[in-house]
Amino acid sequence: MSKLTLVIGNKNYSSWSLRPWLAMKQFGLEFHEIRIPLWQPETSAKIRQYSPSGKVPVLLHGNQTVWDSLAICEYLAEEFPDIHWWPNDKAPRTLARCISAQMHSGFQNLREHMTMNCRARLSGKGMAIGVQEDIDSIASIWRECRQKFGSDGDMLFGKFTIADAMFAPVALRFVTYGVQLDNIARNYVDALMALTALQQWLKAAEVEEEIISKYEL
Ligand SMILES: N[C@@H](CCC(=O)N[C@@H](CS)C(=O)NCC(=O)O)C(=O)O
Repeated sequence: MSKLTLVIGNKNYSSWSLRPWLAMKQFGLEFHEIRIPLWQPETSAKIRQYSPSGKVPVLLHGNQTVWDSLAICEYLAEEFPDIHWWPNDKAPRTLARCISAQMHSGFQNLREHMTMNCRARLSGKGMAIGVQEDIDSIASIWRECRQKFGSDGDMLFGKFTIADAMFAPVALRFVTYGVQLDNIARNYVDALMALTALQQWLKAAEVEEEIISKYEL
């Protein structure tokens, strides 16, 4: 079996990197990690050594290069079919795929105004036009998943799936910006925060030295 290598950005700031990293850790895959700090003079050239898109994350596996967070998760789901990447049943699996794609392509206001900054505590900041609507939509998605399919655990579909990896950076944003949440959303954020792998990511983010000023409100 070829070695897996995941190329990521700063743990404090790179929300897209966190998604496949968390899924891989959570499912116990062994992988080598290459961290490229973002927004430095040499960043672009370094990322381009690995990534045709010029962005992280990128997965290297044998002679395969896989870029883009969701494509990486889907690739791994094909490579390691015995792992519970998606819910087993069709209805929850379809919903999990829809909300993962929706996260991947949507919630622009939240992503733009509440950028991921794991270390920071910026309560009350970032609430620009459209952000509360994004928060409400996300809380409603979480409620639907938890109420319809979450009885088997604390994650959106009970057990951890790719959908949780996709929303984990949102949970971190809600913590950073002190977002008010209903009980279901709050409990879900707490459950994500309790994951050992996520705590490992946060510890590593804590000791990173780079400061990206545009993400420090
Ligand atoms: N749609 C991509 C987004 C990747 C992305 O925007 N990555 C950012 C870091 S979080 C990046 O590489 N930025 C560096 C740059 O744009 O130069 C994914 O899901 O992986």
